[in-house]
Formats: sequence, structure tokens, C-alpha cells
Amino acid sequence: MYTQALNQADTGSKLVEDADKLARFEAKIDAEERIEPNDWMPEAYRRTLVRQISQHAHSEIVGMLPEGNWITRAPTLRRKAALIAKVQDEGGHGLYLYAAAETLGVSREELIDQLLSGRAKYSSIFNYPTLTWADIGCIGWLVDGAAIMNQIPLCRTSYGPYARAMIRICKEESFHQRQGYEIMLTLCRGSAEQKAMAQDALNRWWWPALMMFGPPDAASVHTEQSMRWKIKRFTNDALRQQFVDATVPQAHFLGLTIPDPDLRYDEASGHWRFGAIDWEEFRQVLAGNGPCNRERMEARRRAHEEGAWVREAALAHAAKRRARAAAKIAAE
Ligand code: BYC
Repeated sequence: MYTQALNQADTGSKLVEDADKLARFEAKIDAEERIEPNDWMPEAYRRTLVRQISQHAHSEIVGMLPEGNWITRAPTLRRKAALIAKVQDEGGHGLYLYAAAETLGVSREELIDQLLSGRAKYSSIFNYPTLTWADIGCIGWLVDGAAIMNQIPLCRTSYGPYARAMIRICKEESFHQRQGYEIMLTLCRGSAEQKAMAQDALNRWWWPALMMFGPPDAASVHTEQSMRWKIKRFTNDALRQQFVDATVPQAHFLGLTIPDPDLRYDEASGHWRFGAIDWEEFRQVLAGNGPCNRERMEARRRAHEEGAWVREAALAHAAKRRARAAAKIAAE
């Protein structure tokens, strides 16, 4: 009886303590202060961040594949150098983001395992093929353009390590967007065949780029809570609209046609209104049935297996260094 009363008192004081911690956490969020790795945070906040940051990291790493496919076929040395640099940047973004996720107490191995076993998602956009050189232009222009729209607000996300990683990533994404647009501009000012290639790539990438922003707000599971925690600063639909408004005039400047018969400018709101997105296609891609899902996962699994010796060598090297350092201390 006595022990039970003590346990109840313990539970009661723990609840008060948790309520205090939660109130302090919420006050920090309200005051626009960053949450840092050693700060107390609700478990659901931590889980949401691990999910979003790791999905983001996986997207960067898988995102290297469609463009990597064109490195050996880039039309000039300058294009090749820029493409190699861009693909390397994506690899770097993946690494900063894995490191940011690790600050939340999850290991790199676990995150990679989630990707390779198919439990973790990565962006739908990277399950589409890159059929011509114009696709490389379109990825830079549209995919990196969409990424910037989504990621600039993430520089103000409430979790410190994620926000700081995003600052450098966004700077690099801006360069990527410019190089993509410049490829498109060159093709559109080239021969009729080159311009047709650019139009064909736009026709294939436009709708998948709009899907990158995620399901419509009404169907978005996480938006409401993530907005309250200031992880997300804008909803999926708001960012999608900003992207369309910024991109339509760029397409017009290129002399290309957006493949949407319902696209029209709404004078009253100042927005470009667009037609219905095929959410069934999005659902299929997320379910693993997009044009390249299997190929992408196979490539990642192969790379992981082929890289096993590098991980083993790095571990052996680290163990030797530790042993040397310990021997040195013992000798002093
Ligand atoms: N693809 O409740 P919602 C790049 C999932 S990298 C796949 O709205 P949330 C680049 C979502 O995860 C681009 N899955 O979720 C790299 C959730 O499923 P789970 C990646 C998607 O998190 C190389 C479910 O659908 N960018 O730019 O509030 C070269 C319900 O969605 C997608 C980022 O990761 C999708 N498109 O909002 C070039 C940015 N959309 O997890 C470029 C960071 C949604 O419950 N992430 N899902 O199983 C975010 O901003 C948000 O996570 C999202 C989704 C806006 C993507």
C-alpha cells in the first residue's frame, strides 16, 4: 500500500515535470528559438524530424542517380564539369542531412537500413527516367527549383542542426537551378530539334515536379502538426502555388508551353491557376510502382554492398588509431 502510494506520487511528480518541460519547449518554439540536440523535446517531435530529415537525405542520395546517368554523355567538357560538381553536391547534402538526423539519436546504419529495406521513403521525383540531355536541364530548372521553394523556408525550421544544414544546401541548390535553366535556354535558342527536345522534357517533368511538394493539404497527414512545431513553415499547397507562380513566366521566357490546358492567370489573386494533379500516379510511385523505383533501389543496394570494404577499412583504421593513442597515453 505504502509502495503503491509512493509510486503514484512518483508518477504524479513525473507528469508535472513533463508538463513543465513541454511548456518550456513550446515557449521556445513560440519565441522562434531553435531547439538543439541536448534540449528536451517531445518524442513525436523527434520522430517527425528523423522521418523528414532522413527522407530528405535519402532523396539527395537517390537523386544522384538520374543525373549521374548523363555524366559520361554530357555534350561538352564545361557541361560535364558542372554536372559532376552538381552530383557531388547532392552527395554532400545527403551527408550533412544524415549527420543532422544522427544528432537526434539515430544511427547512420539504421537510417541506411530503412532506405535499403524499403521502409523509408525518398522523393517521388527520382523514380522518373532521364531520357535525353534536356532532362538534365529540366531537373536543374524544375526539380532544383521546387527544392529551393521547399527548402528556403527550412532554413528557419525549428530544429537547429537541420536549419543550419539547409543554409549551405540552399546556396548550392540555387547554382543547380541556374545551371539547369541555362541548359534549357541554350536548347531553346538552338535548332528546332533541340527546342522540341526541351519541350518534350518539360512535358514529362512538369507534373512530377508539382507532386514533389507532397499530397494536397487536405490529405497531408503531417502538415498541421509540423506547422505548429514550426518544422514546416508553409503548407504543401502554398509552396506548390509559389512554385507555379515563379516557374510559368520562366517557361514563357524560354518559349515553351506548360503541358496543362487548364493553366490560366487569375488577375484577381495574381496567381497562375493550374489543372488537376493525377494523385493516383503519385500514389503508385510511392507504392514502389513508378517507372524507375526498382532500378533506383537496386543501384543503391549494389553501391552499399560494393562499399562494404570501405566501411571495413575505415573501421579498422579507426581502431588502429585508437589503439595507438591508448598505447601512447599508457607509455607517458
Ligand atoms: N515523395 O503528410 P505529408 C532534392 C510522403 S531532394 C515521396 O505531406 P510531410 C534534390 C510523406 O513522407 C527533395 N514521399 O508529409 C536532390 C508522408 O509519408 P510518411 C526532397 C512523399 O513530411 C537531388 C506522406 O507522403 N526534399 O530536392 O509533412 C537533386 C504524407 O505527406 C512526398 C525534402 O525531403 C514525395 N514527393 O511533407 C535535386 C524536403 N511528399 O513519411 C534535388 C524536406 C510526401 O508518413 N521534406 N511524401 O511515410 C519536406 O519538406 C516534407 O517532408 C514534404 C512532405 C513536403 C516532402
